[in-house]
Amino acid sequence: MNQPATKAQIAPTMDAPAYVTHARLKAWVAEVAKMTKPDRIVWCDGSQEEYDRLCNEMVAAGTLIRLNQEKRPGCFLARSDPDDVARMEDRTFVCSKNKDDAGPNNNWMAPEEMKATMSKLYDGCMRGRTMYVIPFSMGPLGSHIAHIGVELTDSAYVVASMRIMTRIGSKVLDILGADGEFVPCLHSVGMPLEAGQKDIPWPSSKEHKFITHFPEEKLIWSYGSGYGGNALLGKKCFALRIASIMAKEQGWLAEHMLILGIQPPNGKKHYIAAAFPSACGKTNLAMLVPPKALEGWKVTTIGEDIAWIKPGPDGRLYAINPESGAFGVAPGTSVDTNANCLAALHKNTIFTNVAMTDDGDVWWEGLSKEAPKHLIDWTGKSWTPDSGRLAAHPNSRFTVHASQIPCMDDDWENPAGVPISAFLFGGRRTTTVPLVTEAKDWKHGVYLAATMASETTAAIVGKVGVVRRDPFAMLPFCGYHFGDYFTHWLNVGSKVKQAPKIFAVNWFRRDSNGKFMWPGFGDNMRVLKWVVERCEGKSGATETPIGNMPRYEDMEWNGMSSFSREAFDELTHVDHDAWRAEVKDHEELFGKLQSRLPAEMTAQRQALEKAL
Ligand code: SAT
Ligand code: MN
Repeated sequence: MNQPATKAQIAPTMDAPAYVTHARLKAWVAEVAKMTKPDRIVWCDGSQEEYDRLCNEMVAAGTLIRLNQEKRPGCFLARSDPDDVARMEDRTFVCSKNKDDAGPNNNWMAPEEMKATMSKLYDGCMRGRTMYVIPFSMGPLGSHIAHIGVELTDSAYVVASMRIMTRIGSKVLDILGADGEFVPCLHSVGMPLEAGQKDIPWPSSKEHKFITHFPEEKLIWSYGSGYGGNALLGKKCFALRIASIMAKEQGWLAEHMLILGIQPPNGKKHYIAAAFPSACGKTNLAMLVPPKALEGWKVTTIGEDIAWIKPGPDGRLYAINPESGAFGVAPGTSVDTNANCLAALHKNTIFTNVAMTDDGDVWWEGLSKEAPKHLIDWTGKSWTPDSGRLAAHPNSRFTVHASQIPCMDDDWENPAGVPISAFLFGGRRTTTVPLVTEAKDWKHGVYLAATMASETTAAIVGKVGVVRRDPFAMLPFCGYHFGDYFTHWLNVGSKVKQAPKIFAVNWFRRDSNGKFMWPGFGDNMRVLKWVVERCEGKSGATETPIGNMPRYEDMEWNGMSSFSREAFDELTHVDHDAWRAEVKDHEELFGKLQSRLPAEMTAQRQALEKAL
């Protein structure tokens, strides 16, 4: 066990193994190999042995650090290049034939032009490296909601991460058969090793980074970055950008949503899907622990980042989690904020850009109230609490298999999916947006989601804390024109027999002193409880110009008696002046999308303006 690989084990051959019968796949792999010129090709079987071998190789190469095996068995730490720490939206492109199809919400370049540019970069880019072939399934193997992809990459970190985040290996090829459909995903870190050149722990390209999508071909090309959403191509590139296009064409939804189950004490279980921008607490909400006073209520997790949702034969919408693991933000994760998640991270986890303790454990801001006296920070430098800098990168991550999360729902791998009762849409808003608002109907709900905004986070490279419109939390992920996307949502709602209810939420409102007005985390259960009761017609609400809201008496306050009626009124206050300014902002967004904006959105905006 745990022996470094021998040459024989890594099959240094350019030919596909005999068990690969898919001619189109073999031809594509050969074509890419001709362009990228790797030293060898490895077809990943997805086995534990393969994973262990790759991890051992990465430890030997310095890419991974084996953590204290008593405290964190099977856990590793990776430190990325300091310039390769997050998604790069300005390097992300949707290369549709027609520029308008990509919409103002995407960067665009003509497909031939992008291919010419990237082909030059790809030429010989895997020299001195191994090209891994990773067949993967997004969604339970064989589910009618699932889809298959194949990623070619020269990064072993990507292979190991993909094995946690998706279902990979030979079993996927079995389902693909000789001529099944798959989404080709090409990735290179963009750092060829010229003869004799020594590798570095985190290779990437300093000069060129591209994350590109070709909608007509359903093809993904990524170059230059080894990080998360830029490199694990099943996630944002396939499961959101390309899948959103497939979903529009085929009549379903691919969304940036967590999915959770809520079991009331003696009632019927409901599933809720909730959209929030990156690093706004989706993982915490998906794994919520209800407060003691609401103990009879049980929350279970189906997914924490992405939902694929298809209409079922009974006229309801059914959702699966296309992923099999979590690639979550570490800072802020603690026993108090997400005990379930923390429990999952005890073993078999790959940490990236967190700090390391002197005894080979991990640490990040928020894990404990007091920081350890000494750490190695995320860049590998010695750190003390008075260093004046963060020990873990604010976008440092853990990669962990879902089966290790104690609150996973019994149906998290159900190939039929789970029926959705409600959609939640939330952002990070310091002002204006109240705790929770229920849409009057589906069309109004689409308007709420289309006009949501959020303050930017460390999940993307750029300025943090800037409010921007982020419709459906899909701004970086919708693979086509937002106007068409809104139309698609309106269509889906009009076709299903039992459309889920739609709600807008904001856990992040602050008072005039800058203090959060709502405790959030477990207490968000109180909002979820009201949502479920609304779905069952059991709880009251009051109408406001922006939608229906709970009154103080409609919420459960057991165990939170210190939260006053006045505080709740402030938290749910609709400031008409602020909302008139908000509507102006909606108008500005719609102006940009005008050529394809459904008339319904303008009608909704005018109705809101009038109501205010
Ligand atoms: O895109 S990542 O997968 O790196 C994480 C995120 O932004 O949600
Ligand atoms: Mn996300």
